[in-house]
Amino acid sequence: MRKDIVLGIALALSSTAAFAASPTFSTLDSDGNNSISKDEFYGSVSDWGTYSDWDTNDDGLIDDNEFSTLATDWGVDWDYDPWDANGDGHLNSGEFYDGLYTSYDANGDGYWDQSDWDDAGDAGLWDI
Ligand SMILES: [Ca+2]
Ligand SMILES: [Ca+2]
Ligand SMILES: [Ca+2]
Ligand SMILES: [Ca+2]
Repeated sequence: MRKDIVLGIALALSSTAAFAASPTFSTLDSDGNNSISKDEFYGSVSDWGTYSDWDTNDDGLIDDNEFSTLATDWGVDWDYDPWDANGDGHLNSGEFYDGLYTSYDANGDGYWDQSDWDDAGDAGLWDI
């Protein structure tokens, strides 16, 4: 293989990884105030399609089966019921992102600081 082709492939791989698998605290903290608000979180995470990743049957909602399958994959022990805020048996995207955010907001103040971030997965958010 020619050298420039190899380089092109390497670049393509590394840029994909940087975007999808290695978000950093400062990427999400778009206003740079050292905390990640819900709005900052929603703005990034909804762009990544995390909700549709969990909606494995593509019906636009996350049910408790889909939730427990992914929770098992991620090795987390989360209760479905508190996430389903309106109690209709499904998670819409708002309930989903709220639940995700709240699960890692250890002191419940509505902001993620660096230590909340560090707890969210092994190496940043989705690299669990
Ligand atoms: Ca911020
Ligand atoms: Ca579904
Ligand atoms: Ca619901
Ligand atoms: Ca917090």
